[in-house]
Amino acid sequence: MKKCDLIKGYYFITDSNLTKAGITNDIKSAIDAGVKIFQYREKNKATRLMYEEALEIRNLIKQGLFIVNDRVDIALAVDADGVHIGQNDLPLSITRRIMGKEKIIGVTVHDLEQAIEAEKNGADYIAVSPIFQTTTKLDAESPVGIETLKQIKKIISVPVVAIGGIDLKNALGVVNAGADAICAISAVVTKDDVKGEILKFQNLFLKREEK
Ligand code: TZP
Ligand code: MG
Repeated sequence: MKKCDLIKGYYFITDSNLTKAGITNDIKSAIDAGVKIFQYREKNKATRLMYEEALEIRNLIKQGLFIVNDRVDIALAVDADGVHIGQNDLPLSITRRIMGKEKIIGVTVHDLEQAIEAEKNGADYIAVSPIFQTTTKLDAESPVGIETLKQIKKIISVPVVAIGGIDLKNALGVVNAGADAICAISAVVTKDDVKGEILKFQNLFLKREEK
């Protein structure tokens, strides 16, 4: 099994601003819910704190992939499985040179052209963002929508993660558009039962398979 085969179902991302239970408890709930891909994403924290939090999470995840957002240095420091970069982070070619061949690199894209470019340059997976309007990411681009997601899925071979403004009301549409994985942050980490909410998202993939 290739590592990237784990990029399926619900994709968990930490958010210390929105979490009710704390990011470590959220990760534990996601593990209990059977999640296979986890991303540590923190903006505006001191590097030392990020290192310590990422290391703690690294040690909790025994099965599945651990990805660090933006920070190549922290990803390498804690021996994460990979890093996730956006269009304003280090270029993919440079990130690959630093991370090495074996590590996973995910790239956020906002349209088909960026998706093709990212795949051509060796992205292991792409995240299409934001699918819908979101207030969780302050600098989010305008919504991409389901049609663009479908188009991207037709052309791109690496796993496609959908993110941004996804909740239980609109998620089945995203799953049926072909997303390999979906991430919903506020719809999960603000709730009392994080595991229960994740399981509801995971179930949508079973519904697609039944179609
Ligand atoms: N990247 C693109 S949109 C987003 C990130 C991290 C935030 C998604 O959060 P929510 O609450 O699921 O809209
Ligand atoms: Mg980034």
